[in-house]
Amino acid sequence: MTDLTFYTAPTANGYKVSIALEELSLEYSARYLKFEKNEQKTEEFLSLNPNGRIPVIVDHSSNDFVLSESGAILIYLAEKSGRLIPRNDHLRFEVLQWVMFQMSAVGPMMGQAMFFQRIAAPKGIVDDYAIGRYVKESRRLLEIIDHRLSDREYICDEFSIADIAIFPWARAYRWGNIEVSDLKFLSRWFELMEDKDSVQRGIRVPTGEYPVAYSDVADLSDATRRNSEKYEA
Ligand SMILES: N[C@@H](CCC(=O)N[C@@H](CS)C(=O)NCC(=O)O)C(=O)O
Repeated sequence: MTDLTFYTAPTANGYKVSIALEELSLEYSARYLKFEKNEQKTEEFLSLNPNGRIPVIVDHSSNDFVLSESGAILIYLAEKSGRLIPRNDHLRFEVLQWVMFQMSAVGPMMGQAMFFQRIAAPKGIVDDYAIGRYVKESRRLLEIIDHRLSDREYICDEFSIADIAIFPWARAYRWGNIEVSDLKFLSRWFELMEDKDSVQRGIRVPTGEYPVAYSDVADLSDATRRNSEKYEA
């Protein structure tokens, strides 16, 4: 048995954890939960996370400790390894501030922008007001990140769980139809992040494939239809 079991699916919240696991070289087994089969809502999985959502980790090296919520998992893994989070209090809370910003703003807003366009709309539920609102708010948040990156390489002083939290969502800008071509600092950071082996490996967990949400394939209609079929609207 490996040290950690990691319950996941090919989505941004899952990639946050797989990138961290890869970067920290932790030994883990990934368990792919198929949303189309509602495997995240089985009694067995709900006993691990009553919210019925990935990601979840079970740390076998620490009394089978079970943890959900990707932000908490990132903090736990960073603390456990003594990496990706600074020891100095101010720098540490700055990292946590940006992790919270991702958890409370970037994830939920981009998630809704994607939901209305890539899940609801293909099922015939087209809500232009909601789409406009969430795309605009997502763009505003990405502008904040772009500005933050205007005088630094990474979100905080050094590569940290703040970068790992934000990257998988922000990088899916095309899936949310959010225009970023003029956000040059954000684009530079995308390249910096994608150059890392840990990121390249992490974004291929659990399918082994590069995420369609990050692809520049001109026609995403097939991928959109397949994605929509996995979820209820
Ligand atoms: N706040 C949670 C959100 C988790 C979440 O929304 N996970 C999605 C995938 S990105 C999920 O499991 N969706 C399945 C469902 O809603 O049934 C976290 O950050 O871990």
